[in-house]
Amino acid sequence: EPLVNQVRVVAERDPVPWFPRKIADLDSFAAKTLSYGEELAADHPGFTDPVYRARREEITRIARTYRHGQPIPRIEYTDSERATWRAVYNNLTQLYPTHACREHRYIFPLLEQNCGYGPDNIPQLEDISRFLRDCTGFTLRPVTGLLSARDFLNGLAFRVFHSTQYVRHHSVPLYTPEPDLCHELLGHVPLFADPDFADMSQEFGLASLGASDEMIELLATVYWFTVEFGLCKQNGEIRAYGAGLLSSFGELEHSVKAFDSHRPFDPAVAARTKYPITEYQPIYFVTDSFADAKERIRRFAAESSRPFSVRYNPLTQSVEILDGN
Ligand code: HBI
Ligand code: FE
Repeated sequence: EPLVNQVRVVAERDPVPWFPRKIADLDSFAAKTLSYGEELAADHPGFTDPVYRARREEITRIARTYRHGQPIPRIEYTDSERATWRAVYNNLTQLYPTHACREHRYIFPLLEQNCGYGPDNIPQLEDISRFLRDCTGFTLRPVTGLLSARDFLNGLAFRVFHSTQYVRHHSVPLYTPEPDLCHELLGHVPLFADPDFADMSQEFGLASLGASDEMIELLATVYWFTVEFGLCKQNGEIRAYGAGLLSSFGELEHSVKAFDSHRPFDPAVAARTKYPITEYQPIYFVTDSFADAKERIRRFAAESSRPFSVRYNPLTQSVEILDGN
């Protein structure tokens, strides 16, 4: 099979959007974050709190200046941040034995033993990133706030998860309008230590490299219904694996018993399903296993019109382009 270094842009096709070829190329995303962590919307709980806003500025500076290969700087969290973390942690960990999927329940104690997870300590991204690298090759990068769906998904191709490092506002500990450290560490991180889930996540990433805007939209929607709000069936019971559920006390309880809202996971169906972002989901997709979900996502992505395919080389942490013609 011919290996080319350059994507051949066939004249009658749309040009291929730029995409990162090697892991250090992710450094360019830092300058293009959609919402900077310190610029809060008017309805954000911390909007009128100057102390909170100054703190966000301090923390997001780390993400703005971070470069691939550096250790992620540690943060000394304040008493207020630790109290917020404790409230979230104690609430959610009560529900995990009866509501979280097998993989989350298996990995959580390992994070307590290896990464300082616990009610009285906010774990550090650097420690988690090292742990994940040993488990599945996933690593974390600090990010100031929301990235575009394209950039965020592109990171997953390199087994990189962009994680915020700030804590939500203390006034409403069980609510956040945006990703924060509690959502990333309790919802997302545990599953990235599972090999099948890691592979499934990378599948989204590889499919997103150089994809059309339409395909990015479809992939982001499937991502929403799996990595963020996915359910799975294990030993005859419905359990949660989506990070949006595992980090939300109310919706975690609601989702597993909302039987009328459950549908079998099919990426082609999920990709075209509308979803609200500030209310409970009206539809949840249920998968049998991450290995099966990954295979379905791979087949779904293979039907796209991208004129080339990609292969990740873990030795060089770069993507190789395979010409499809
Ligand atoms: N950016 N930092 C960050 N975290 C996310 O979870 C995230 C994002 N940008 C886009 C995004 N998620 C969604 O569009 C996914 O569906 C891809
Ligand atoms: Fe998330």
